[in-house]
Amino acid sequence: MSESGRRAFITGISGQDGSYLAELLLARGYEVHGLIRRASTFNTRRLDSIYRDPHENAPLILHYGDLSDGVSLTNLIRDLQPHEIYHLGAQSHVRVSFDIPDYTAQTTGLGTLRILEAIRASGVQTRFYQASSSEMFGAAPPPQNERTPFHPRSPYGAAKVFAYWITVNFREAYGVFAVNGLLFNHESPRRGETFVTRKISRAVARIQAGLQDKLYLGNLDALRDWGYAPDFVLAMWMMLQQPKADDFVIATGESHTIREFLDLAFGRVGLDWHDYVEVDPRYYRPSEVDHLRGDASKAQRVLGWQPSVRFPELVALMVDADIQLLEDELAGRLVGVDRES
Ligand code: NAP
Ligand code: F7E
Repeated sequence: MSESGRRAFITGISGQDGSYLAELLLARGYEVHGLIRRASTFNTRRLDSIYRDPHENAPLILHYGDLSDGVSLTNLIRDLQPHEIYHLGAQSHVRVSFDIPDYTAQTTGLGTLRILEAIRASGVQTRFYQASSSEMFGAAPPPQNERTPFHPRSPYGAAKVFAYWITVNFREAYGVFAVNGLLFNHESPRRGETFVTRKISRAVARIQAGLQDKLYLGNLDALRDWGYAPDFVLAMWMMLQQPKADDFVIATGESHTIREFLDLAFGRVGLDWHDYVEVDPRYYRPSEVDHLRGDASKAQRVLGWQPSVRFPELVALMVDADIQLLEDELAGRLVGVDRES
């Protein structure tokens, strides 16, 4: 049994949020179990700092599985009997969801139903967190809060709307302690390389080092409410510690364009982005979400949550981290962690 006597199960543990959340829970004495996909290469790079050889009786245990495989999810949840389940696994890329809408609905939408059914079928007494998204608001004008009607603009957004409502339904129908965190965009040095913030911070590092001449982007006018991922995973944990299950918007309350991000990111190394950035329509979306800005006053009031990192600091820390990462890569200083098969 873990130090705290608590056991958590995280889907999507190898992703940006999953890795920060695993660190947070381990630091609080939880035994942490995570779902990973079988891949032909190691896909647990973000867990390197907390991974221990399983022979060392480590408090982090990884299990193979997939959100499309309901039977194995049910078996796993029944065997683990977790006190808390954080369901973060998803096909999370909005642009890609237009290319693979069926797969996105299967994983991002029905994946949530499979976990909830696993909880119901196994009879496990647990608390469930659903990674809902500001993409569900889509075309609804800002500021968006818990009462704003959804108008998704992508297969991803539509799949998340299904997942949101099935979570509410299991709370109402079966009394499952199930909550939705409606999180606005949150970023970090661990952000996937094809999301716009990380694509820019990586390009700045490579352009500065003379390894890249151009950065091709899509719509530069969209407005996003960008926060810092470690702040946001703390909010997930806080939601599951409440006496009553409820849904919360998590956001910084500020929005900025991609152009503003470019100004600060290139400005950090003394460059002018206009000299390097070109627009390539291949990155446009068939329908765009123009403006997201969240109102997280309920989370502030009920959870006592507020963001610790603001936009300029976020941009600076991402650029600095990518410059450092590139220097380490070029100097051959990065060493992988050996894994079990
Ligand atoms: P991410 O970095 O893309 O991570 C997604 C995770 O899901 C990865 O661990 C991935 O595994 C896993 N996954 C994908 N398909 C799967 C499948 N079929 N079976 C099992 N696992 C699968 O996403 P994130 O930024 O950490 O976001 C976490 C969650 O919050 C997602 O549900 C996302 O949609 C949602 N969300 C994110 C934001 C944001 O701004 N970051 C905002 C609101 C909501 P691999 O590593 O093997 O690919
Ligand atoms: O795009 C524009 C793009 O892909 C942000 C996911 O975590 O947050 C994320 O979804 C904006 C869009 O994030 C490029 O058109 C311009 O307007 O970084 P993104 P997203 O679509 O907001 C939500 C909350 C989630 O839930 C999702 O899982 O930037 N943009 N040029 C570009 N975007 C990308 N990816 N690449 C470009 O070249």
